[in-house]
Parts: sequence; C-alpha cells; structure tokens
Amino acid sequence: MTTAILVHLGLGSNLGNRLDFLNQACRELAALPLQNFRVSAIYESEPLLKMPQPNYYNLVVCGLTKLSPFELMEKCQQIENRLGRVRKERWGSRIIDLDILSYGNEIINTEKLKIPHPEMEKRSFVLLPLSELSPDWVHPESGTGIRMLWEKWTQTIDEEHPKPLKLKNHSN
Ligand code: A4P
Ligand code: MG
Repeated sequence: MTTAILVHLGLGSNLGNRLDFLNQACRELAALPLQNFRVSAIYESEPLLKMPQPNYYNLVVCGLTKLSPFELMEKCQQIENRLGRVRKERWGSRIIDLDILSYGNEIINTEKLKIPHPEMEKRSFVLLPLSELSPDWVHPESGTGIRMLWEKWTQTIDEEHPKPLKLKNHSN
C-alpha cells in the first residue's frame, strides 16, 4: 500500500478576481483529494523584479497525497487549465499559478519538475505562509528549517523581492 506524502503548494493570482480564483483552486486541490488539507492566510505582494503587472495574491496549502510528484503536477496543470489560465510569456500575468513547493523530503531535479521549488528561498510570499502552516518544515537539500529561512530572508531584503502584506485569513 502506498503511504500518503505531505506536500506543500504555492498558489498565486494577479489577474481578474484573484480571491475567487484562489478559492476555486483550493476547492479543486482539496478534492484531488489532498487529505488533512490546510490553507494559509493570503498575502499581497508586488510582482517580482518589479514587472509592470498587477499585484499578486499568494497563499500556501498543504495536504497528504498518494499521487506521484509527476501525477500531482499534471493535476495542478489540469486545474490551472480548467480555471482558464492562458500561458503567454514566462512570468506573465496569470489568473492562477500552482507550484509544487515540496513533496515529502524528496529532491527532484528534472527538466519538467524541480522540487523543492528552486526559487522558494528568495520568495517571502512563499516562506511566510509556509512557516505559518508548517513551522517545523525543513528544506530537504539545505537541512535548514523554515523559520530560519524566513529569518534569513528578512535580513537580506532587497528591492526585487518585495515583502508581502498579510491580506486576510482564508475563509473557505
Ligand atoms: N515546473 C518545474 N518545477 C515545477 C514545480 N515545482 N511546480 C515546470 C510546478 N511546475 C514546475 O510553469 C512552467 C513549467 O515549470 C511547467 O510546465 C512545469 O513543467 P508555468 O506555471 O507554466 O510558468 P510560470 O509560472 O510562468 O514559470 P515559473 O518558472 O513556474 O515561474 P514561477 O516560479 O511560478 O514564478 N511575484 C509575486 N509577487 N508572486 C508570485 O506568485 N510568480 C511568478 C511566477 C513571478 N512573480 C511573482 C509570482
Ligand atoms: Mg508556475
């Protein structure tokens, strides 16, 4: 019997009704199913690299899954497509983006899938909600705990990686 693996996913939206898209994506993820599904507060931040785009709303979810990492990625892309995401340029504005941040303690480094998400340590809108949801989470490559990663981020704050603003607690 396959054991269920704890996964964390980062969600972002900066087009249309951002709260609505985040809510819909959460509902679909919970229905995969992700057992013991939990959702962080929502954070608002400026786009990375100060790209001329609307602000992002971001949150992190976690849950237990029996899907393989690649199956999970496929399901996430299906959800993005169902919600109506249109892919233009990389880092372009999007109604919804689902990134797998972690999959148990696994390290995956293929062309199609990289876990943990390679940029997560630079992203306050990932570190902060993840530290709230799973304060004991440890990065499987560096062995650094999430609280320390967040602490480090606050000490190296720079223009290109804006600090997020806590918007509201997620209600659904
Ligand atoms: N892929 C590789 N690893 C993963 C993973 N761990 N999870 C591949 C999900 N996908 C992964 O993704 C492109 C390809 O990445 C996928 O086909 C998959 O094979 P995409 O969602 O189509 O394109 P993207 O999101 O534009 O590119 P990318 O590189 O995923 O960008 P990010 O890292 O998602 O960053 N600013 C703020 N404030 N908040 C944000 O959420 N997000 C981005 C996008 C930029 N700026 C932001 C935010
Ligand atoms: Mg993405």
